[in-house]
Amino acid sequence: MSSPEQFEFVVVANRLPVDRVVDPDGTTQWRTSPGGLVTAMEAVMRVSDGAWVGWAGQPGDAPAPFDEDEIHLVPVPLSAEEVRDYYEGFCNDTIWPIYHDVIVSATFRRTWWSTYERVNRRFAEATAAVAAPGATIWVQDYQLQLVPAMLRELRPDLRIGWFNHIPFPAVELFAQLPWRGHILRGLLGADFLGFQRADDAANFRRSAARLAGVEVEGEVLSLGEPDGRRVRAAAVPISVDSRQLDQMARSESVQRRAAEIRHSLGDPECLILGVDRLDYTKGIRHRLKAYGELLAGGEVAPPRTTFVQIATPSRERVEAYRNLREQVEGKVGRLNGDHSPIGTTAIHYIHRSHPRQDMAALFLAADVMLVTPLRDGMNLVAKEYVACQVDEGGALVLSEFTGAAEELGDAYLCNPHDIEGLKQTILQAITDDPEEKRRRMRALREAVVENDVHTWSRTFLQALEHAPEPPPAGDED
Ligand code: ADQ
Repeated sequence: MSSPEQFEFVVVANRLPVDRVVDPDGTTQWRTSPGGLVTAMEAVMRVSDGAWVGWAGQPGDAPAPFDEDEIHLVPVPLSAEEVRDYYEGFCNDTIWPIYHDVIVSATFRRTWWSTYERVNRRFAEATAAVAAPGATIWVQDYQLQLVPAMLRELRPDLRIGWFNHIPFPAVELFAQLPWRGHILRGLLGADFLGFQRADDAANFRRSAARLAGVEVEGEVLSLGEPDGRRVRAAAVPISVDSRQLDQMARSESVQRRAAEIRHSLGDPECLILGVDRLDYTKGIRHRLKAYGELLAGGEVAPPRTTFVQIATPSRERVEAYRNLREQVEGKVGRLNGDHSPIGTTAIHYIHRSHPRQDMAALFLAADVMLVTPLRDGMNLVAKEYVACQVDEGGALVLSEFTGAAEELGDAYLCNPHDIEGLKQTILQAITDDPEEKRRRMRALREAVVENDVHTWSRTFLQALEHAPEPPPAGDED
């Protein structure tokens, strides 16, 4: 058997950037999924001969490596039990709640941990097999925190970076994890660790200092002997493809679709929108509580003011997500029962996915966007909404507890735990002077254009190239 092809640049992520599509005649095909990460990587992959290692999304045997849209894809197999214990269990029921401030309590199971370790090793081995000598490796997210050290052990010649898409918790919370030392050592196998916010990077450094005995000076962590390496941990906030979204929102088809959406909702004076994965971190229940009180108090009323909540199905095999769905759907049903006169709907609730064009049309159509997570690494929806406001209209209500709030300080910022404050902020976003709204939107658009997804990937790769030193001045965007 010939040895596999080798690549100068390898992305390692839990999922491959493709979806399997079955055509009507029964043949299966792969289609690149249009997520932000794929967009960010496309440019890098094209110039640097890249591969992507990840799970293809179906339990069982993995397909052989294949090329799709100029990306070499290396599928990693996961059995049904591994999907349950590694992905649904350890990733989404242990790490996810701990890293999001224990909004729901975390479950600790030793069998989940050993599966997480085994699966991480499989990813590390698959990556080691396709990396060219001295290649650059970019590991993504909380599912693969052990890969950096495992990979370094197999291939000390590689340059290894890791980016955390979600928050990194305070040391007091991280310390609850029975496997905290293993996770820290796994991450410290990287040369550069990227986080959404400076506070996340600081939380990581504090945990490493306190729980792994690492010495910290500024952004650099010095590991003790025997290897004496130094690792840099810093913020590189992710963003969206602002230019592409702007162009999409200016296109005739999206403009027409936005007008159709408003018309089909009865041409409301104010269209309010929420778009989230149905996840307890997103603050959907708090948002509904605040909106319900505004309806009950008569401060908003359909059909003049209409609220559309899109809640994308998510992790439905994890109990906390099933409970959340029941609570949200019960609340929407009650509010509509109480506050929708015949022929109107107070809250339009939609539980499914939409093509990107439709999302852009919804963003364009909305007068007020509610982004109210209790905790969120970044929140791309907030940035997508801003990028789509091509006429500088609209108003963004944004939780302080999102990474996005760091850059989008001109939004209508809110604390979603403070229901009274949230109500007042929503009302302010509805009724503020149009000039003030425009001033805020202009400033938000500048921020989203300045730091787009391409800046993000470039900044990360420069930081990785120069780590543990920061890139020389002028090299950084
Ligand atoms: P998520 O928690 O999934 O991402 P977010 O950043 O908002 O959250 O990204 C969701 C994406 O899905 C957006 O691009 C959005 O447009 C899209 N989407 C949502 N509902 C949809 C629907 N019904 N149909 C089609 N598309 C839909 C994690 C972290 C975030 C971090 C990102 C990126 O939790 O904090 O911002 O990764 O790092």
